[in-house]
Amino acid sequence: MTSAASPDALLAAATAGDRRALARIVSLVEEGSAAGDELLATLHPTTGGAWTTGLTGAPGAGKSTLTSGLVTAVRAAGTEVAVVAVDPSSPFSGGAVLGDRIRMQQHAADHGVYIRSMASRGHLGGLAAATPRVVAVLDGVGFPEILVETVGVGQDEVDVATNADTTVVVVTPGWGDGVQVAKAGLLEIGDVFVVNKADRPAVGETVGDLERMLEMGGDLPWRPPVLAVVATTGEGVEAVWEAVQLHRRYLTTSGLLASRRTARILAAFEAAVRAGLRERTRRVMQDGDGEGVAAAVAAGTVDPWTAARRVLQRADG
Ligand SMILES: Nc1nc2c(ncn2[C@@H]2O[C@H](COP(=O)(O)OP(=O)(O)O)[C@@H](O)[C@H]2O)c(=O)[nH]1
Ligand SMILES: [Mg+2]
Repeated sequence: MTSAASPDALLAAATAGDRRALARIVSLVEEGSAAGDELLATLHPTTGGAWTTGLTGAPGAGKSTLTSGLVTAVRAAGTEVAVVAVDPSSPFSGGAVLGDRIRMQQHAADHGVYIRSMASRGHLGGLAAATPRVVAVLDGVGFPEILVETVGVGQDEVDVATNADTTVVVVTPGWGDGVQVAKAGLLEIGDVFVVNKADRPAVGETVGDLERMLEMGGDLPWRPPVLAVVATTGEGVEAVWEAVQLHRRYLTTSGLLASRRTARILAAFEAAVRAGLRERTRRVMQDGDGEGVAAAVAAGTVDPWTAARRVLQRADG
């Protein structure tokens, strides 16, 4: 039924809880198709009700395991939850050790949980552009809680910050970890810090490192808590969810939520503009005569700036 359904019928079905209809909408939106854009425009007025929690950290830190534990915590209250996993090595995308897969299968059988893993390729404009679109869909169809798992390397940690109301930074014990966190720019974006794998040595040192570094940030109205967690056993996971709720209350009562969301919506807008420009340029370079112009630059018959202007003029049309 869903494959040939009209956009309105799809939206009505997805909002009523039809997961196949929802998956179809997410795919259309993820691809950056015109139909997806229309669905996003229709959904826009109903967005804003979800609380988005981003989890970021290095591959292997335990983000997926922690996410799974948070899903359990959310479900204990009967609340529906959607998970967006943008980590290509994520258990959600099938690259899991058996234990993780079994945990996720339990959630997969739960209709109150919707899990979407996003491949690192195949998005118009890349993951940075696709993630906020998918989050907007899940928000628009009525999920009150959305968890977004992102690998905290390169540009992605910035993305998770602009995509989330609350950002949870996940690290593991070990020397230098605190320094790595600072270097990666994660100190600034974390609202809650998790030192996962607390069943291993040197947990206290990493917790202490992070707390000292956060204290150097001065007397801020929100002091991010640093929590020791064993995601595999669930130890400390509820405290993480409680910290997210505290942060939520802080943002809501301080009035900072509105400005944070405005920054997020503007970041999505700018990412979409950049993605559109990149895509147009790519088209000219591949399908237009971009390669011919590049050959002329290489041959020295035209200067690179004139050549660039030519390509951009074509991308405009
Ligand atoms: N010892 C220990 N291992 C953990 C813990 N949390 C996760 N792991 C393991 O670390 C590996 C990576 O976990 P995963 O959740 O996939 O990490 P991600 O790449 O950050 O999503 C898996 O083998 C997990 O079982 C923990 O608290 N303690
Ligand atoms: Mg993962």
